[in-house]
Amino acid sequence: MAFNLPKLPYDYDSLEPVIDKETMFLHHQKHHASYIEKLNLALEKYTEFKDLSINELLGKTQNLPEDIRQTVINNGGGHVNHSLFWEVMRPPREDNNPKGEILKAIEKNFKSFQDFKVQFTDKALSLFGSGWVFLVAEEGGSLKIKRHSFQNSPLLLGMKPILAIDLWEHAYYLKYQNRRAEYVENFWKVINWKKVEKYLL
Ligand code: MN3
Repeated sequence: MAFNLPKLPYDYDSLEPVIDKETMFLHHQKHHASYIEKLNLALEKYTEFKDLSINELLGKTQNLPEDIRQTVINNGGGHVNHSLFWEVMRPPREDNNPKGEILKAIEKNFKSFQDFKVQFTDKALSLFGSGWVFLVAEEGGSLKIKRHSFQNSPLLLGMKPILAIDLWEHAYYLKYQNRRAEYVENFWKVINWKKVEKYLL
């Protein structure tokens, strides 16, 4: 089974003005598609892995042949990280705070949503180079903020990512250029907290 590019749950211009249409289009159709293409190519000659899900592949990379292991980590990670990123966004709202179970879980682990926001933002702004910041759920349900370089997925460490922000320049450069802080600040307006909650539960 080859992996396919998932459809976005909204249109390319739906996240405007937070993320512009052209960035969304290129990011999805070119960047994400290219990770999938390279992942499929690497797995082509190893038919024994063809029925594994992306979570299974990334959860057991030590079982992969050495000649494709790093390719699967990079491009499988690229695939799964972007798939989550698209899903946890939706059209912008000014007052976009979490509610219900996800809010309770955030308050339990970070004291308040405001504290969580400060910590998540700090991690995003202090990432050196390209990578991601995730909110992950560990075994037992506690939440942690994780900063990863490149396309390294939390699945590699057995953690379940439930929220992700892409901090590669391709995610924001057309609109924000070097202003990563502004992109991160605006990201809070497009988080789909209902989806984040769904991944948590
Ligand atoms: Mn990206």
